[in-house]
Amino acid sequence: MRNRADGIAELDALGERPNHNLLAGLWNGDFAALRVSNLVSNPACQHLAHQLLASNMAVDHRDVDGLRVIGLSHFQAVRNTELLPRYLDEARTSAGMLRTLASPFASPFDSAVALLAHWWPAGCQFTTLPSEGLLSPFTVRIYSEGVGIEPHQDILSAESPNDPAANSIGQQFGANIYLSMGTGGGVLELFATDYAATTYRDLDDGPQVVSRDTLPDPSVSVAPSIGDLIIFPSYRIHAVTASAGAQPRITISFFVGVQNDSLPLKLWA
Ligand SMILES: O=C(O)CCC(=O)C(=O)O
Repeated sequence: MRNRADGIAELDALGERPNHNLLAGLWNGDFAALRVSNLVSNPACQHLAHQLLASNMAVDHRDVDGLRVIGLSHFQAVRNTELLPRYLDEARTSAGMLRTLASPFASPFDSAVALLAHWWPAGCQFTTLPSEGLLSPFTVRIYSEGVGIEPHQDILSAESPNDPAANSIGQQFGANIYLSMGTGGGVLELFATDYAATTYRDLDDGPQVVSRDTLPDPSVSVAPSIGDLIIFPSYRIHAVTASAGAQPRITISFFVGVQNDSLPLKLWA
């Protein structure tokens, strides 16, 4: 692993098994983001990006103008509980759907799960919340020209504050696989945030977007490359700059939760 001066730890999926302490290092701020390059080959990304666009399955994200998604996220489902049945249905079907579209290549999401299972001694598993059921494993996001995401945090216990399993996730990481990038922009920005000081404890308390006017400049900016898996603490305020060019930015996005070292990583979106 190479720990760059700009706060990004670099790993190669084609290299050795990652050390399990890396997630602790990421949480503790030894580095701000972890990039696993070469998780997915360029031909596999191109093929899947094309299949996803051709599938016509994308729908508008309700909170982010211009963002299209395939597979709802937990955040969207709890913001609008009418969407919950559809979200829970997709939880059962989306991994198979992606495998079908990725064929004859492997599903990039399956590759990420295999990497995490190899990395974390207790392996990883999909998340079930006692109060809601099995959560969806990932969401695909399609950013067309000019679309980005405003600064925010993602915290499962704030989305489902009364659920014991949601509350047992002490560390939450955002994980994104990049299938396609525009000709510019689409940079992941991370702002300096004290996790303990976050006021985001319950989604019902109000909007979660943080105005850039109240933030310092981002402390770390990560320009993803196609085929990367990039992981960062999602408690940290983060944003995506507007994508440029006709080619859409396409990601497979999910969360990785840690309860403790002896329990499997939890995955959901
Ligand atoms: O697409 C990215 O680079 C990160 C997006 C993300 O995880 C988020 O906005 O929550």
